[in-house]
Amino acid sequence: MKRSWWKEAVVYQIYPRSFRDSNGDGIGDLQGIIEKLDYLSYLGINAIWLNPVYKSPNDDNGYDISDYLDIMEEFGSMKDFDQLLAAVHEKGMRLIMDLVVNHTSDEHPWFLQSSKSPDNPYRDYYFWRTGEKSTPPNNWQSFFEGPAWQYDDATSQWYLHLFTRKQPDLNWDNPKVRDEVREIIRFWLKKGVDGFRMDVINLISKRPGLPDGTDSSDLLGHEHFANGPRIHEYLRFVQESLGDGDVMTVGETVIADLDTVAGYVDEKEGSFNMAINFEHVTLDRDKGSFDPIPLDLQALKGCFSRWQKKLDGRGWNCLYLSNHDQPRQVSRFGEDANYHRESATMLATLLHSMQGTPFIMQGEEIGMTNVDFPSIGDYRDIATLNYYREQLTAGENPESILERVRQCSRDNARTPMQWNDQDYAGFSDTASWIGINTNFRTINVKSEIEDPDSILNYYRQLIKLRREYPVFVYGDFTEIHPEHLQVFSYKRRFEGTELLAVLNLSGKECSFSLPDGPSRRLLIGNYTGRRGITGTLTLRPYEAMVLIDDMRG
Ligand code: TEU
Ligand code: CA
Repeated sequence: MKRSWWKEAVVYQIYPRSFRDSNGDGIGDLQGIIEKLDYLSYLGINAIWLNPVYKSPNDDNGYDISDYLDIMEEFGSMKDFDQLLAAVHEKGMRLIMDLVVNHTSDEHPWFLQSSKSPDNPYRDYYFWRTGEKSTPPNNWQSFFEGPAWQYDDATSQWYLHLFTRKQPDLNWDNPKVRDEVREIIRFWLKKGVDGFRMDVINLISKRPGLPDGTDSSDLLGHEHFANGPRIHEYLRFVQESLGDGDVMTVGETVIADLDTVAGYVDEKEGSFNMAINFEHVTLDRDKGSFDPIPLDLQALKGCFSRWQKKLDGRGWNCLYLSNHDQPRQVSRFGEDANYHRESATMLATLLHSMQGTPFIMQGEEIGMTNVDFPSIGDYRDIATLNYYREQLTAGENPESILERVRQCSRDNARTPMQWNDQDYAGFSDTASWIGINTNFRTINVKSEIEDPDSILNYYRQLIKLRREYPVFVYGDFTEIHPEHLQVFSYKRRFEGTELLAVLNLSGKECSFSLPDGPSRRLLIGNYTGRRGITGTLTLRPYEAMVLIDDMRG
């Protein structure tokens, strides 16, 4: 395996709208991020992934871009951006931008031109099709709101949108569109950004003719719009546009199985460094992202270990348990009420001890939880609001819809960062664009800095260990006791050093027999008072430990 800075990095995801508001309008901004860079140095992370900061009417919080070469007004100006980038570099950190080029906003000048008339030179930048106003051109479903087509009365045609109707899909089959994307990439690289997280990048090639979908195992039409016929050609184009600089690329790959993703991230034949995959975050969902079902720990273990083994020596994993599209991990995979600290630190240990690059969603490092909003009026996410309306129309009971929303909404991860126990949680000095989680008086950065046993200090310790012991980064992966019902355990080996991770994924005490091997000592663990570490152990709820052979370190 080749060595790379991005393999050794720990990435911190910033959702700018909710990180820190510097000018008192209730919306996070770029100057707010600059204010908090010292905190990120203290945490120890090496790279920041910024969710979109470009000009946008914010139908989908910046994932609907109306100008790729300018900054969203609420977030600041290009001058603020340049200052942020310089400050990040000065601290020895890197900055990764979100590249959203499967679709634009319907307010982007290209689309405004395109929708003027069927013979406008920009018409072919998007997918326009004729058809009766009563029947969309095909049966494709969008991710966020029913049919993937919107009828345009002015020109009597339909246009394609795989997300909301304010996010029309770009037509990558048009070489002019590809050239535009290359210009965008060059613009930001010239500024000195260090990489891109590429939004739904495996959706950019659609099957010519846009045929009806027949496979209902996922969104109708997916076999024609996900991993489409020219995807590798287009990804190679993106790769070439990136040039030879040592930039990091993370592709978000929706509706893609392990084999498909392995092809994308293959070090020799692939097109980007790592993939944001969805398998582990769909195990506790039935049909859609709002249909929770109980999580089967065996299935979760199996999933992690298949991804680890498949990519070992071939590609690289993007390790994440939450992001701005997912509920909070401690509420989802842990127990935020009974075992807040224990489960949050266990999940942190998991994240940092598998092979791959860990991605921390802002607030995860202090154990931020799902939010308990009283009513649907408190939610802001378009996907959540659309889901609620759809279910209501279908005759569902409002209270039971709201219950699923509380558990599954993307807004769980989007509430403001909890900096301290003062009013507005130190995020702002006024009411914020979305409500603050009421638990900010106890869960906040300031109190966790002061508490040596906090979740935050545990994250700092993990990040430090990862820097000190290359085996965390480059070690291979061998699972131990795959049949165990609660414990996920694995060995990592690199240049004669061996790590052993033992993670009780459950809130129940259980016993676990350590494999034979060298005598080991505890490198990090989330319970105190553990001494003898041989033979059969009794693991407490969510107990986690990483052991290292005694001869080393
Ligand atoms: O997400 C793609 C995507 O498919 C997710 O929206 C996912 O289906 C859903 O969130 C599950 O709950 C990316 C971005 O991360 C997301 O924020 C955008 O809304 C979306 O693309 C459109 O750009
Ligand atoms: Ca602001």
